[in-house]
Parts: sequence; C-alpha cells; structure tokens
Amino acid sequence: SPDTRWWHSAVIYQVYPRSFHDSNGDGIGDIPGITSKLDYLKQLGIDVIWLSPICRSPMDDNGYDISDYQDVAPEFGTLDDFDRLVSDAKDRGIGIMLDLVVNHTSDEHPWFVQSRSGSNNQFRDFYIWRRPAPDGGPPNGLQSSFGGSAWTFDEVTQEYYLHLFSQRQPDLNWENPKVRAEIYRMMNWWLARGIVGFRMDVIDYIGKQVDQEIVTDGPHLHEYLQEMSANTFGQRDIVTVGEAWSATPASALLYSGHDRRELSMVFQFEHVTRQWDDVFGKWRPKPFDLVELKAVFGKWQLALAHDGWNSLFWGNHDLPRAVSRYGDAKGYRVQSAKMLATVLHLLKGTPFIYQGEEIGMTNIPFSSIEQYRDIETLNMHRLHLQAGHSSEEFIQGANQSGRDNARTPMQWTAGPHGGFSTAVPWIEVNENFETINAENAMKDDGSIWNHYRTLIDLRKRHAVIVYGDYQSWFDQHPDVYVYVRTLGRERIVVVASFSSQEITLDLPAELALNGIALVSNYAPVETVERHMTLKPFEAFAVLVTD
Ligand code: TEU
Ligand code: CA
Repeated sequence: SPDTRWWHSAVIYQVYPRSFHDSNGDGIGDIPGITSKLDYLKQLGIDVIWLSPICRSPMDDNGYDISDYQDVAPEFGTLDDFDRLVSDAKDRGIGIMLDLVVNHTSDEHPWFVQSRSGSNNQFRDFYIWRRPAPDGGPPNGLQSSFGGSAWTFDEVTQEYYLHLFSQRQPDLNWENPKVRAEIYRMMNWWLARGIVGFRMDVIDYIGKQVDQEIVTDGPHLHEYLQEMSANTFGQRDIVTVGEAWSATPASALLYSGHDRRELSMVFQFEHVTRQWDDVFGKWRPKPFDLVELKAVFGKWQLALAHDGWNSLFWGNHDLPRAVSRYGDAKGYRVQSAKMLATVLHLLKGTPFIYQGEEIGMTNIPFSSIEQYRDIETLNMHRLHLQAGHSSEEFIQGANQSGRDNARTPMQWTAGPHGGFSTAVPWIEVNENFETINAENAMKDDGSIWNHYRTLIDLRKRHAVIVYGDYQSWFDQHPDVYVYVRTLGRERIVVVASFSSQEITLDLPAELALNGIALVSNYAPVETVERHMTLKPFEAFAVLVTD
C-alpha cells in the first residue's frame, strides 16, 4: 500500500476569491478578505485552502485567463497581501494551494501579444497556429468548451490560433520545451513563496496532439507531468490535484500511482457527467439517480483501493450547489446537506469543501440572462438563441447547472449584501442570505457547519476513515446508500437515506452491529438494527470494534 502522506488525512477548502469576502468595498472579493476569515476556516478544521486563480487577468473567465503568472490581480490585492495570507494561514496550521492554469494563457499575456505580432516572432511557437483550410475556414473541426470553433483567425499573420476555451484563452504549445521550462520556472517561484500545493486546471489537455485532434489524455501527457514533477514539486512534500474531466480509474492510477512521480490525485467527474443529457449536456441534467451515483463512487473507491488516491467533492466553482443538485434544498435543506456531507466525508480519499457548501448555500434562481456573469453561460445562451431556442428554456437549464450558481457571494451574515461587501457585489447575493449565513451557522449546534466540523474532526481521529477498505450494500436500492469501511478490527457502518420519505430497511445480519455513535443528523445511533426505519435524509455512522 502507498506510504502514508500528510494530505491523505487532510481536508481542503476551495475559495473562489472573487466571491469570498470583499475587504475594500469595491464589490469584489479579495485576498485581504480571505485573510480576515482565517479564524472561521480554522474553526471549521480545514488544513489547506485551494485558491482559484489570483493572478493578473482581464477576467474574461474570472482569472482562468492569466496575463501575468507572477503578479496578483490588482482587484484581488498585491503580492504582499498574498505573502501575508500565506504567513497568517501558516500560523493557524493551514497551507495555501494555488490554481495552476497552464493549458492556456490570456490573450493579453505578453507571450501571446508577441506570438501574434509576427510569424517569425521568437514567441510564435509558444502557441498553436495553423494556416486556414483550403476553403479558408478553420484548420479542423475542434470545438471550444465555451461554444463555437476552437480556432480564431488572426488578421495580422493570416493564420488561426487554437483556444479550447474562450477566444481570449489561447492554448499554450506544450510541445515547445521553452514553454515547459518557463512554466516550471514560474512554479518554483511560487513554491519559494511557501505554498503547499497546486490544483492543476484542465491538466489532461496539456499532452494534446492537435493534428489528428487528440485533445485530452494525449501522447505526451504523462511524460510532461513526470518532467514537471522532477523539475518542481517532486522533491518536496507538496500536494497536487489535477483537474481531469477525461480521467478514468485506469488513467487515475497513472496520474496518482505512488511510484509514478506525477500527481497526488485527480478530480474525476464521472459522477457529474453521467447524469447530464447526451445531447444538451449539463443544460438538461437528468433527474438525480442514486443508483448511478453509488455505482460511480463504488467503482472509484475499489479502483484506487490499493494504489493511487481519490479526491472527494460534491461541488466547485464550475458545478451547481451540492444541496440543490443531490439533496433537497427546498424541503429538507439542512438534513439533506448534512447527509451529503456524511456520505462524502466517510469515503476513502481527500475531501474538498467548496466555499458555502458547509453552510448549505443553494443554487440561485436567476430569471434573466442579464443576471448571469459566466462566459460559458453567456456564450451558450447566445448559441442557444442562434439555434432558434428561447431564452427562457436556456435559463431553466442555467438555473440547474450554470456555473454562477456556485459564484454568488459567500453569505457571512444577515446584514447588507450578506456581509460579503459594503458595496453592491459584482454578482447578486442569493436572497436566502438572511437565514443561510455563517454567523447563524456558527451559533447553532445543529447547523450544517457544525456537522462538517464533526466530520472533519472524525477524519483526524480515526485511521479507518483515512485508510479503511470500502464495501457497499444495497447497490440497486434507489433511495439508500450503505457502505462499510474496515481497517484491522475497526469497522464503520454508514447508512444514508436520499429520500424525503421515511424508508424501512431490512439489513443483513452481518450489518446488525453494536458500536459507538460517530455522527448522525438525527438522534445518535449506536446499534444498527436488522430492521430500521430511516427518517427523511437520515444519515448516521456507527464505529464497531471487533
Ligand atoms: O474547467 C475545465 C472545464 O472543462 C469546465 O469548464 C467544464 O468544461 C465546464 O464547466 C462544464 O460545463 C476549468 C476551470 O475549472 C474552469 O473554471 C475554467 O473555465 C476552464 O478550466 C478554463 O480554464
Ligand atoms: Ca475588494
């Protein structure tokens, strides 16, 4: 089994800086705002803060379009503010993980400004340029994730450049060793500032082979990751997580195998994408299906049981709010949010908490496209109208799956703008901030926030949660998730209902166990009875020592 690493038992909290806390009254979250909330995060019990990008950017994709890798975006603060955040976090035992966005830069990055200025410019091959096809159109049919062709024609040099995301996010040419050397140099510059990890944006794209159009999981991917590791974090005890929408259990073992010298773990998204519409994708999400979810979680738990490592997450800045997608935000918001936390945090892997998930923040019911800010949503809306569909129909999908659901301001208090800012925020605050906010949650022993604190504390105290084997039961049951974690003589039995109705369950004799109540969202449970009635969204865990 892999040697034990500190991040095996760590809990990581994702901050989307633009929406976390505004310290200077311009309506935009910033780094000093994060620093002012470190005690809140310390009380929650988290070990690492993953910051979504903080570097200088025109903010076409809210910072995932970087124009200077070694300076902080002025709206977020300064490098001094960043160094202060690292130092103040370290004083609280919290490390800072940066978001490494190196598949592409902003079109305002000096490298691209140079590259597009002339075919013989020394930076020309930092990006991916192709002559027009014989008909004058794009070189091939590659499409952008944000809609339309992945190729944009550039008048100055009469060639197309590749952008698999927005037109303002030109893809870097990773086959160019000068590009790789520059990226590694920049990574070491940030490592020297005391960060403890990197989250790597669309890392499965960097091995791409453009002609013959292999975009993800390309031929050079693992070669580059091993080279990156050897040249930067590999010799340090740094945690790395690669965002890989294309990951499979097999590739995850290549990324995170303990002797692979690549990454600590990856974010895989099978539990997300298998519940999207085959044609309209996330814009027509299927009704939530628990059997599907259990099949995916179980597959990944078993695939990485003896090597590699799982990340565990419900949400992030690209996904809808967990309690709205997987729970019952309208009827049983508190109970279902606690149930979701219990199910995720007692699995094997490193749990990630997305800002606001710990207080049960919900999707936001925007009614007009003017309320949206996300470039993906706005681009797709425009394409939807061009295809002759209605705005209202698109907005129904955006209400369910749009990325702005996760990007509304963090709700701190019942005061103006939810305590996020003294100014009108860059995006609307969810109207439910008066009841759903951190201040209320911290005062309420029965809050979702305190439930997360309990789960995070349990992970620190029980090796069976970190390293125990996984076995599931009732895989075909549509409403209940039951799994057991085993390590030596210790076993944890986890039982969770995903239903708003009462559920009666006949458990096999081998699960009818007496133990210690670890956690519950109703009354504590010490005995797993053979015949149990679960209340709406009831979830509990019992620790049994043989
Ligand atoms: O996301 C990669 C990505 O593929 C998602 O944008 C996904 O395609 C989409 O949300 C599903 O509809 C990363 C970042 O997390 C995202 O915020 C950036 O927009 C994107 O890369 C480009 O940097
Ligand atoms: Ca601000």
